[in-house]
Amino acid sequence: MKHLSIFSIFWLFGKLFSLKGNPDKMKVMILGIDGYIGWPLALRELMKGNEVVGVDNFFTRKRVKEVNSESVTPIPSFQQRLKKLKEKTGKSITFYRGDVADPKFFLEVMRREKPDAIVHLAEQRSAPYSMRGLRQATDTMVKNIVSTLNLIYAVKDTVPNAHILKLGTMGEYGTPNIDIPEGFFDIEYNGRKDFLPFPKQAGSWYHWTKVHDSNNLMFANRLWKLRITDVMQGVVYGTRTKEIDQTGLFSRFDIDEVWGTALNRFCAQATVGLPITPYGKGGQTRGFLSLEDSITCLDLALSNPPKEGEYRVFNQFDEHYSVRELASMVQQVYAEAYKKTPEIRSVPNPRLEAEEHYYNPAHEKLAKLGYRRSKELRDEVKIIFRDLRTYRRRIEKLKEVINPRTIWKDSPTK
Ligand code: USQ
Repeated sequence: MKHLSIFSIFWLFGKLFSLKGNPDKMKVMILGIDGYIGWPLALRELMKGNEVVGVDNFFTRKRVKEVNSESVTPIPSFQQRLKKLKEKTGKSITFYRGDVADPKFFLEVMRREKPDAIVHLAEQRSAPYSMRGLRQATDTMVKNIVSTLNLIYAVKDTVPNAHILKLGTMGEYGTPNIDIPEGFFDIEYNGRKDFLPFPKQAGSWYHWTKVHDSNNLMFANRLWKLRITDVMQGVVYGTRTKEIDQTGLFSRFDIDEVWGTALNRFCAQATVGLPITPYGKGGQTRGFLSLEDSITCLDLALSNPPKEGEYRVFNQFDEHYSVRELASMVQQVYAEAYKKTPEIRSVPNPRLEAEEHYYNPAHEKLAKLGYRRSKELRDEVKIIFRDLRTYRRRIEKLKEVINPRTIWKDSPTK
């Protein structure tokens, strides 16, 4: 009996101070740990003292090669990354190589690791890639949706109380002619009222996969009361985070027409004297945030998990800009710093999207949790230029794959 009560005290103590009870010490599993966001997020969580488990199948590396491109920042193999991490910080990551869309593999990893939180970044993330043809559309659709379903079932079976932090996209909402709320809105129709998910109008097969994921996550939440944060993230830019500064362990940085995103591409174009390319009229407006701020937001979501049974949506971006505004900001910053004015040359829009539109999405929930942007966009752009000038030669080698060639309407059946 005495034994039992001592045991009970230990048990209670353990419960109170267990990893779960103390949000500063968690076991975080990062799916897609080798990616642009996965790697710096792993560094942040490790440096905070959390335990990190990573999963990746290196599909992004393979698919970037498929379009004759590579990361502008030289990134070593994942094994090398882990070795360097250990040398520089003394810390390690438990790593599993495999596909989250493979249910057996993934369930086994979850059974072994039983994480407190799982960040799902292991989806095909390029809209242009998904529009290259039926093969890529199918690949994106199947792998993305199945991976999230596998995650849902594995969490339900192994750690039903864990936090699923899922990366969705602001592109799920599209560009409606009304304000965009954070996930849900009050609606009155034919005299009756409800609080419903905001209608989605995605603009590529990739963006639609994220809509389908969100629907599946909402349903999983109703079925099994899972804790879920669905992050509608804007376009991320930048080369640096605090931990990249400390360790010198860069994340990847893509600039080609398939894998590169607007601001990163514009900075690379200016660096090697290519025209900056806003597509079409350039009034396409999106939410943007820096890599540092993206990691801060994800970390804030991890440290402030949803309540039991809660499905919540965060719109994650700092400010919204039109691509025309971004192009001229990049032009100005470059001209001030290097006394040479890059050309801005609008190119025919390869995508099907509104080129002038209303855009006013809410983004208050992360601010309520304490989020503040780390730097002005102009200052971040200066840092990107500094890094890209170091790797100028690598950008020069990619000149052939920078201009847009993936035409949405021509997506072939092959
Ligand atoms: N754009 C240009 N010129 C370029 C490249 C892009 O004008 O050289 C325009 C596009 O037409 C689009 C906007 O910039 O209107 C954003 O395009 P992007 O390639 O930067 O971003 P996108 O394809 O929307 O996808 C990226 C990420 C994706 C993430 C998404 C967030 O690849 O994983 O989900 O940003 S969001 O855009 O908010 O949906």
